[in-house]
Amino acid sequence: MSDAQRKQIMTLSQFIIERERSFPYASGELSRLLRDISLASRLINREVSKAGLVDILGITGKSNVHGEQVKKLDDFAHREMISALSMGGECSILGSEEEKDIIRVASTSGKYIVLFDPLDGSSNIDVNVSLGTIFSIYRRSSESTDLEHQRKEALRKGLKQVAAGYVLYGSSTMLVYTTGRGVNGFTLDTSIGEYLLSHPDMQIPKRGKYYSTNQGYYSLYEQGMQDYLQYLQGEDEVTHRPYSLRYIGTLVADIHRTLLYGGIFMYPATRTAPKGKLRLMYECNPMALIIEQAGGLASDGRNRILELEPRELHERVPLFIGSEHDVLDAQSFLAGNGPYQGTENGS
Ligand code: P6P
Repeated sequence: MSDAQRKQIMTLSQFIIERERSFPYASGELSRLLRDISLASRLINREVSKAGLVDILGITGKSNVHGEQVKKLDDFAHREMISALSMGGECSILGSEEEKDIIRVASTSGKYIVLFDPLDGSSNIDVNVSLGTIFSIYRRSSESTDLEHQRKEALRKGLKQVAAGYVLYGSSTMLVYTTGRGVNGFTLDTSIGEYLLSHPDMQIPKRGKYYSTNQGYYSLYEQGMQDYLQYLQGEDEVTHRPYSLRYIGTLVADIHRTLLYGGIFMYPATRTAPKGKLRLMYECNPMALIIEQAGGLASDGRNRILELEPRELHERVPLFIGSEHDVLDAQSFLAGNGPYQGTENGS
């Protein structure tokens, strides 16, 4: 490796110290928080990468707050995130998809709240498809130990996040995060156990040629959504149609592709699920902050995700997220107005 190439290598910790001097709070706190999440993700990655070999698959017999069967790997990831964040000393309130109520870290007066989906895409565990961990970080507004007060503290608009990110356990393991100053991606070098900067300053294209949704629900979608899907399947060179459909069924993987290639990911409301399926606090909000920081948009089809007023920890919202011009088109169709007229044709 040449000296020039050697110089390019930057670890996650080095990056945070160098680039986060302007983090609104002491960068040491953020680097310790991300260190804790990074540790948990490396332990989760180790189990995910050998899931097919070790008898960790199958059902725990327990079910989470959503009545879904909790797979052992889900449970493992949940426990690893709680352990790493509790031991790290920076958090005093946690929220997990796998736990109905907030989790109060008794041993510290940590200044941060971390809400997370420990293992997104768990329905794909047994078929060796990419999985993810999603995290959303808020700074506490008080040191209250009152449960009701702490529950309220965990329910803040996505705009108030001080950091957000995801880990993608795919062909390689990546950690992508933002603190409101752009989006940066790090790839895990398992030979040294370090995340190395591989995707600096990630920007989403203004328009893509991929759309991502579970088209199987077509008959359950509202008319505007059905019209938009028909539009995307139409033929027009100027607007690069027909788009290609890509749908992995793991939110982190589908949005990571959307971030890199452009286009739109949609999990709309349906007749049977009028709020959609995805959770606002630890799926939609963190992904919305990342995509907006990369130059894209994220809405529930009508309202900006980051401005939604949360009502409860596990509430669900519809999600339309990705390239600016594609999300504007989708919103315009949902309003019954056809393609958005405010952008250059097909730009
Ligand atoms: P459907 C995975 O279970 C998940 O929560 C997200 O990761 C994913 O985007 C969505 O559900 C897939 O849901 O209804 O298409 O199977």
